[in-house]
Amino acid sequence: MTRSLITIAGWDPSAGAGALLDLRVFERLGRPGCGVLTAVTAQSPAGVARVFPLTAGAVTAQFERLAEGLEIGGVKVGMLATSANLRAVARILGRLDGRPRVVDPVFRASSGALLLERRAWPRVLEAFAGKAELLTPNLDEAAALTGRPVRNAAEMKAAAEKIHARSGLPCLLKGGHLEGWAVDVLFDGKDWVEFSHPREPRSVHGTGCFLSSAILAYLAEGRPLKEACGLGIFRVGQAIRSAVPAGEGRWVFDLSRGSGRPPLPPRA
Ligand code: PXL
Repeated sequence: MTRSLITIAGWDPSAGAGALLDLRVFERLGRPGCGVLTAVTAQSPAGVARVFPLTAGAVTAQFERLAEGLEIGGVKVGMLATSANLRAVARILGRLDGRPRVVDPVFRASSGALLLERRAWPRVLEAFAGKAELLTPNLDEAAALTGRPVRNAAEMKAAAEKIHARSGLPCLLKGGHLEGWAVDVLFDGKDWVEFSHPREPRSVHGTGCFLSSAILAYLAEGRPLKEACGLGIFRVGQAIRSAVPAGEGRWVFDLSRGSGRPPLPPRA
């Protein structure tokens, strides 16, 4: 039986980010997926208007029921919304030792809306310590996790080291928001890898969700961390280049194209 990947994340009704995008990325990369929701959002391309968190009990119950009947091939964690959900999901990851686990520490939407309540921010590294194969913060999230600004390559390296020291987890720090070329830095506690790529001129909604889901799919194929990160970064770049405008200066992924669907027979 093919093992399913699980995303534990929020609901974006526009399907541009969150659990729904994660599931589409898993499928695109040939993996069946399931979703455990942590919150429902109300949003448009202009931004997240409201967040309705689910209770930690609801999150745990969704996972428990799935785990009873499913072979789990790996888990990706995105938006958590509350401290209670952070604790519940950390407990879940603790039970999945040996399976690939990728945590995208989602703190804010690009519009500024809080996707994890502020008082939970300082607890994220401790909560997930030793319970994942990879953390994927962006520059702002790395700054929030370490309490220091992260604006250039040197500060990125210092932040990734600090994040690893406090969590024991490999860290892929995404520099997509730096000027000029974008550099993502991977630190696994021993080695550094830099992934440089031209900065994409578009701001595409859900880029972080896409990347962490793609990396999980590649880890679940048994690929080593460095290779899975490189492939994930490549896939995001590809998807960004075929993104479509969503109004208000925002772009969204269009995964309906090039999906390998067989052509329909000609009309009679
Ligand atoms: O891109 C971060 C993100 C993650 N998850 C959900 C979101 C967003 C951004 O809006 O809505 C559900």
